[in-house]
Amino acid sequence: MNLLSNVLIEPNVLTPEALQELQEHARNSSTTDLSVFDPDKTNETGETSWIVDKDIRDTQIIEFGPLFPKIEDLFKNIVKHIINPFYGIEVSDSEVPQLLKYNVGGHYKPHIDGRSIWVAPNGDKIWRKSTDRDLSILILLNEGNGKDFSGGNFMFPELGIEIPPKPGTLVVFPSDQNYLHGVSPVKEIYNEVGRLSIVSWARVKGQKTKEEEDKELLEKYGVC
Ligand SMILES: O=C(O)CCC(=O)C(=O)O
Ligand SMILES: [Fe+2]
Repeated sequence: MNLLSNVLIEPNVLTPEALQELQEHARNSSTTDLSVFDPDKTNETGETSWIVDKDIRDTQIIEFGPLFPKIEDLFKNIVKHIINPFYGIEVSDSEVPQLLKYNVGGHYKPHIDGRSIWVAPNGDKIWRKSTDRDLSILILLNEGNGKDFSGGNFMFPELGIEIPPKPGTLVVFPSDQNYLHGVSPVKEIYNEVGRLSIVSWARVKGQKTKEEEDKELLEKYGVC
């Protein structure tokens, strides 16, 4: 299988006016630090757990506020007209999109969005669903390469791809272990707001849910 052929890159999914509006909104809004998946706690408690760890991820989230209905419409359109036809699938549902901001030093170390390693009682290592995500959806909102900011590239280190952000570019890829990805540190910003992106994750009809996969693991290993 060619892993690269499952990375969808589509430029200009947002109009210049919509980009401007999001930029303005982000500039005038307060932010909250984001957390990362915590495999130790999750294994210990059996509940999906998250922690803030700035060594792994230094990213803030901004509420969409009054822009939310427009973003919901945008995602509906993207799913119907771009994602479903590209993969020949049907997205069943997707998570509430998040507006992300990376200030100077902001970054996200290479990670996998939907799976993590689980060691079964017999020592088998299994890439198990950590959360119910089949596809990762990203929209870049402003420009790297020293224009709005420097650094802050989106990368797939194992696939050897690095994408310097361009405003309005959509990137979609499977949320599994083949698509390790991250954001390199933002070095400097020139736009008073930093690197901005929108992310969401979708489930695909016909793919096993986390609940179904966990049930199979329980049957096979007796614990999960
Ligand atoms: O902001 C980005 O470009 C990527 C963010 C990401 O990988 C994530 O939120 O899982
Ligand atoms: Fe991610």
